[in-house]
Amino acid sequence: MDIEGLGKIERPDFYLDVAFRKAMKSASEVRSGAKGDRLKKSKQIELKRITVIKKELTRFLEQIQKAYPSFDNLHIFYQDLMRLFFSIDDVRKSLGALGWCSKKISEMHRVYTKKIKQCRDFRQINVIRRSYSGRISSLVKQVKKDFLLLEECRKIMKRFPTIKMKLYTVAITGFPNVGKSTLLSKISSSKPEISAYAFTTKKLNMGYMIKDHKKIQLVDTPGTLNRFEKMNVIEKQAFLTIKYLSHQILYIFDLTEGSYPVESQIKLYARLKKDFRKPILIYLSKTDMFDDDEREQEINKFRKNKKFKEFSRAIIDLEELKDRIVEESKK
Ligand SMILES: Nc1nc2c(ncn2[C@@H]2O[C@H](COP(=O)(O)OP(=O)(O)O)[C@@H](O)[C@H]2O)c(=O)[nH]1
Ligand SMILES: [Mg+2]
Repeated sequence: MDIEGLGKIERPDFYLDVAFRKAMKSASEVRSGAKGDRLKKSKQIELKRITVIKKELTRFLEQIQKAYPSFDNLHIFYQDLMRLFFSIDDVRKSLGALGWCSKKISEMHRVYTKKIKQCRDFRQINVIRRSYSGRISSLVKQVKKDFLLLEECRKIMKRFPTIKMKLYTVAITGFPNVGKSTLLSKISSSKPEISAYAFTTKKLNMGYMIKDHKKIQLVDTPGTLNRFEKMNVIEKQAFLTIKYLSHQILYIFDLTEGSYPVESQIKLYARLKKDFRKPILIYLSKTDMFDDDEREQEINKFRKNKKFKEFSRAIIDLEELKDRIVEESKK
């Protein structure tokens, strides 16, 4: 997701500090060049000070508002993804609060500019200055919870998978431990985490494969994709990826039944096929683990299974798999 321009959002004190320090520096520059009587000099110095404070603070606030992704133009995939973690409405409100704060700061600046200009007694200038500083600080602190919320959500969004929306995308699916990540590493440039234990994939692994000048994006989607409410966060991400972003599903069967019986794997296959209605290719993993005399027999048994006619075209060879992915992508 494109939030490159959105840096860390600090606490209000940080921004106040930067703005006041900068204002102090500018004020002292004016002081050394100021002309006229004491009152006139004081006015020049303080006008500079309050203007720098206003400029700095409104700049920070506007920067955050601008760099935050605008939700209406966001792909539905990301919108749904966000809804898993936070309320988009709350973020909208917080961005609104920053806008409100920015407006108030400008208003306050106008009021105090007038006060300084109309002041007749230089001793009063300091009083005005302190009053301005106090009111500005309390304004910015009023939206403290909004700064915190926006930073919280920014950190969450940074962890979102960066999926290229324009590329033809294949979701690699199947039960945990069947060899999804292994396959991804074999047919793409990706180096995902592979482990002998189930449920190791903590995030979506992406890989890219180029064949016949076509660049194809592969996403390793962990989880058994049970009922949506029952899924963990990673599984939900996988579900949304398959639903919104994948053009094709690559389903892996592990006939060695290392972790799950073939019967259960067929049930999951049937559900994915029914729920997503996308073209599905079938790959048989770990066939190297069978003894030579067993291998042929196990593969044939699967291919002759009458439940789904496409089982007869289940793939074992990696080159054939790549060809079939590309072939399907051209349909
Ligand atoms: N012999 C053999 N082992 C495999 C193959 N594919 C995966 N494995 C092993 O099966 C385990 C689970 O693989 P992994 O790719 O992490 O499965 P995932 O949970 O579906 O991503 C690991 O120990 C892999 O080394 C294969 O084609 N042949
Ligand atoms: Mg994995």
